[in-house]
Amino acid sequence: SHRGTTGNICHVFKGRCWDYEVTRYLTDLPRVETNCGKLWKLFTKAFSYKSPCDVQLENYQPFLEAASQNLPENKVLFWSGVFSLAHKLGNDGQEYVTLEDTLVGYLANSITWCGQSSEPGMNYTRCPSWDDCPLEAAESFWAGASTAFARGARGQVLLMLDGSNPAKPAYRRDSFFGKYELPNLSQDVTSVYVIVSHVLDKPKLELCGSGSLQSLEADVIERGFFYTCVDDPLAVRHLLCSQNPQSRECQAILRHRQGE
Ligand code: NAD
Ligand code: CXR
Repeated sequence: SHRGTTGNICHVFKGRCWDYEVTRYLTDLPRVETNCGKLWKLFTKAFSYKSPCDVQLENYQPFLEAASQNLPENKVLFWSGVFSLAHKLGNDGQEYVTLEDTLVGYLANSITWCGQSSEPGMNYTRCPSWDDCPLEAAESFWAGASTAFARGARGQVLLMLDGSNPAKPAYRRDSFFGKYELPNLSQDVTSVYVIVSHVLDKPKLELCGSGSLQSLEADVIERGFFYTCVDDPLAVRHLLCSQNPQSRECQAILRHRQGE
């Protein structure tokens, strides 16, 4: 069992929407010409007053179309398995733009929702976990959002992956990135710049050119894009070290700088 629809979701959604319109990303992302009440209606129409698993990908299309947004060239950042680090690098859209910086992702990120056929049309007590619904229902919102986001990307795109997870390869064809983002990049994309990040002081299980990153390179090139891959670039290493300056790897950088 799983927690239910986020309390006051209507106010959270509309409040986020108004805030986005008036104060958020003003210089970093184009505005969406829309109306928050209308977006809420289109969003809830996809799932409310239906049983919780009764959602198809198409249900969210009217919402996704109404909330669609142009994306800045060369700034789109995809990620898999590294939510918080990728968002730190993106720095609220100032460096890179993630799905969660766009209106669609901003409205939905970290809230829970599901329908029920009886009043009030949403279940505030319990929502199914992803495994309880057919794949399509479980994935439908984020699959549609990821697809639309990928279609809008232009120029060089970035992808941040986790090279230290013993349970999951860095690149998986069955991740949201593998299933909905890479296959939907348009010919307006020129190249894919991959950042493989590694947990400090832990084994670097996959590096550029090894393991699943070989499959990624092949899949990217097959789609006609240039491919670059970098392990732990300094910008990322410094973000990690700022959170854990005592780690062995960060201490080694300091000693090096002090000429030891
Ligand atoms: P990932 O493995 O890190 O998964 C991302 C998140 O998706 C997980 O943290 C989890 O909250 C959720 N998730 C995992 N399995 C799910 C399922 N079966 N159904 C619904 N949600 C599930 O990386 P990924 O799969 O490659 O997805 C990340 C990429 O896709 C990003 O580039 C992003 O643009 C997009 N995305 C974002 C979200 C989000 O919650 N903000 C969710 C899915 C996809
Ligand atoms: O809000 P929490 O995530 O409990 O956050 C737990 C930690 C945070 O510190 C955050 O940095 O996990 C990180 N995190 C993720 N890694 C992540 N991946 C996806 C936070 N949110 C994440 N998401 C998105 O946020 C997904 O849509 C997910 C939602 C909140 O997830 P959860 O409640 O587990 O469904």
